[in-house]
Amino acid sequence: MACLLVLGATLRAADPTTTLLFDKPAAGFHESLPLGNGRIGAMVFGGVNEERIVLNESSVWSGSRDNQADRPDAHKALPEIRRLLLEGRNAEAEELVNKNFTCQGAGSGHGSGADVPFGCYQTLGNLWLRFGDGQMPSESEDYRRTLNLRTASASISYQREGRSFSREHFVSAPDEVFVSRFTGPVSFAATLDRPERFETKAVNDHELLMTGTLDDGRGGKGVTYAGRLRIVARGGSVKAEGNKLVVAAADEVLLLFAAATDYRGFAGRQLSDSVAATARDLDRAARKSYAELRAAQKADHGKWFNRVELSLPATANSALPTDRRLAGFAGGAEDPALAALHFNFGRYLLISSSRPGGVPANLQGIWAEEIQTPWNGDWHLDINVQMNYWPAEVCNLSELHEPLHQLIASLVEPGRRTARAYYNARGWVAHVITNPWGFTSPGESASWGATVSGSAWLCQHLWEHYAYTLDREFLRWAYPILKESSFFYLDNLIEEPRKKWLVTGPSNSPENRFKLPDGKDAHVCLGPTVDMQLLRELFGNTARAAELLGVDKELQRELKEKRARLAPNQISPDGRLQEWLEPYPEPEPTHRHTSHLYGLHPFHEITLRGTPELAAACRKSLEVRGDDSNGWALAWRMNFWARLGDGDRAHKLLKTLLRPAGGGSGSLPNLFDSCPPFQIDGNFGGCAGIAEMLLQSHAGEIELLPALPKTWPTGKVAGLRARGGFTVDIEWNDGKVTNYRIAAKEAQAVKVRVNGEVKTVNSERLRNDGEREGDGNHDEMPEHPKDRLAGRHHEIHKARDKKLEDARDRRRITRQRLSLQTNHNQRLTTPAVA
Ligand code: FUC
Repeated sequence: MACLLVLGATLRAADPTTTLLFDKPAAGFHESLPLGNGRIGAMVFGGVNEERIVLNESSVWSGSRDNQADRPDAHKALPEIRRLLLEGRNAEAEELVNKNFTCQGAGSGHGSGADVPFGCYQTLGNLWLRFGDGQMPSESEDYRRTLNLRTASASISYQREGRSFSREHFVSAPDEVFVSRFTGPVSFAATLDRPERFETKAVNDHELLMTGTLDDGRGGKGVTYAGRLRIVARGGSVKAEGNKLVVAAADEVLLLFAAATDYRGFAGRQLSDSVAATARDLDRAARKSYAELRAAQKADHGKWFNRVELSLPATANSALPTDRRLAGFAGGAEDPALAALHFNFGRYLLISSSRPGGVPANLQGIWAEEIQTPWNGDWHLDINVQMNYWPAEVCNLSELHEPLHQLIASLVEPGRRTARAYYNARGWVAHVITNPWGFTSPGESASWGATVSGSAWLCQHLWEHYAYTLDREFLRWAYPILKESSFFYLDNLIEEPRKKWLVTGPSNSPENRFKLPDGKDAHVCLGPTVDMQLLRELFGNTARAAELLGVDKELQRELKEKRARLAPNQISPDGRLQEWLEPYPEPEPTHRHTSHLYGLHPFHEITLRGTPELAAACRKSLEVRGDDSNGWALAWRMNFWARLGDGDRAHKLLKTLLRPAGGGSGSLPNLFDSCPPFQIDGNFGGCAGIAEMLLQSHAGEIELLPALPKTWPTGKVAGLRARGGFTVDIEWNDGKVTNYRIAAKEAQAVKVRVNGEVKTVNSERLRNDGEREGDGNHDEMPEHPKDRLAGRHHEIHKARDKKLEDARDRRRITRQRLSLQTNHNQRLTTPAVA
């Protein structure tokens, strides 16, 4: 990289796009460094006298299955609620919803559900290492703490009294353990604890075991967990003293930590004995040397991380420690490489918090220091969990989408019961919040809990996985879930009297409120715009899936017919995209949720070129909503502006997302997003937003650099995925694409928009291992795409323009696949280039 690396006074160089860098230990959780293998998480503080490592395991959830959360007779209240809504008496309808149509019992405990059946995600505990008698060294003693995103390790090094000390920490997916290595003369006392419900004892002279049982929410026993620490020392001694292990004067120490629970729900390891599992994990891992453990972990992480490479230029600001780097950027210093770091951090976090077979990333991914996590660290279905998975497909981490797909599948059975109890309807429904216990009931307050479209929104993630991968087996698996979700909404649409449109109700425009003509505020409504967009998408995708699978002709017809009658997108008298069926005044015009623009992003029925008036209305809505909000809301706005082709505005939002959060929204020193509080959705949403600025594939073509900001005139990206099974590399200079490469499993025609010109080109072939099969010497392809972009053999080959006269079949397929969507409200959605 040309203008790379002006070094900080005391810190060695680090790749500024893949390294978080600090010159002091973490003063708190928000400065500590996240590690994870999808299941076990660790936050490394790096103290010199005392190291704290917050430990997590993705299934440490209190609570339990709650079969009482549905009100069995709720459906009896439905006709009256709907009658009042149809008469415009929303406030009265809302009263009835609050009385008869919320969940039964404590629900989420108003976001504090640790001790009610809903439960909450909790910290597993802390590992404390209290070192000898050393003092905190000054900066001149070369303290350095880094998180290397490429190799997924946290390293700490410093000098003291002329000696070098170092630590390296990582969490291994192949070996299911957290690993640390300490060099230098090492003396410390190790303990394991947690704020409540734990017992730690020394099992022998080199092992500690921490166990406990969480509350099931009914005063009984819930999930049981175990955490087991083993210390292996070279030289010196290790021995148990009470409930600690004491290491004295070792030359080197290897520390292994295993964690397990007996959660046996929709995901996870399905263990019955978590204590025994940790012993097995440690025994297995301990057979390997440190070097073997590290090599296996590096290879595993690299397999995911190295699929994508983004290079943006570094500046002097890029070499600063991360906290000062954020401050410098907010203060006006240029630092395109910081955007690349944020992008890479998002990919890193997904790799570290979501693995096939595991529990999906929650509001904090897997990283929590609390017993009562904010909002229970749950899965919110009205933007948050979906945003977590926005980067999955485009960032070539398609397999990591699976935990969310399994969560969705797990909601079908409880969601059927909820559908019957509240709506007397077929199919399944989920509302606003869920947990590992299959919670699908409405929330405990009508103001937010009545949103009926959580399940429709989840279903987008089934379709998008298909749209990107064209995996028919997956579609076959997902189809019954889509179909039953559609059943639910088909059974629940009602006709509003004025225009005879079909609408949902009762529902909300997520968490927002409006003013009724009599001046009262209300939340509960009929047919909020977001519901209508979601149903156009769901019905369209279900019908398309049925068509592709050659099933359910009659259902296809019904879905198309009802879809055409759904309330359309409307432009309000002041030119905005209207959020509700009526142009109600809003008490909070800058509200954080922008759900009515769902049709612009992540759905794509509103596009810049396909529906310019609606796109202009979205722009107006965004202007009124403003450019300041909560973390995740900033990230969503960034994605909207990218879809509107405004790179500079998207970058303005990115800049706000990256501002030092203080107590507000922005980025915490360790780059975690602050809503506030810490919420990981903003990290994932920002990562996806950067991808959206570089590549889009939702509008019947692949568009290269659709929203490139002026501040990134030069750069390269490799390995992004486009809908239709394509892998895309782009190189640009002076804001113009100079090279690109599009590859797919089968060479095929693809429509691409590049530097303002639309053309049809042939894609290259991808080999089975995902590498392109071009005319370079790919067998010698270096390990990661950065080299591929730079190397002589691996120069990006411009995708070959090709006339298609000689390819009749291809042309036919192309026409089918690439038909431009002109009237998005009228036609079924198809995967853009599938
Ligand atoms: C939604 C948002 C809040 C918060 C919560 C977890 O309710 O409106 O801002 O992100 O989810």
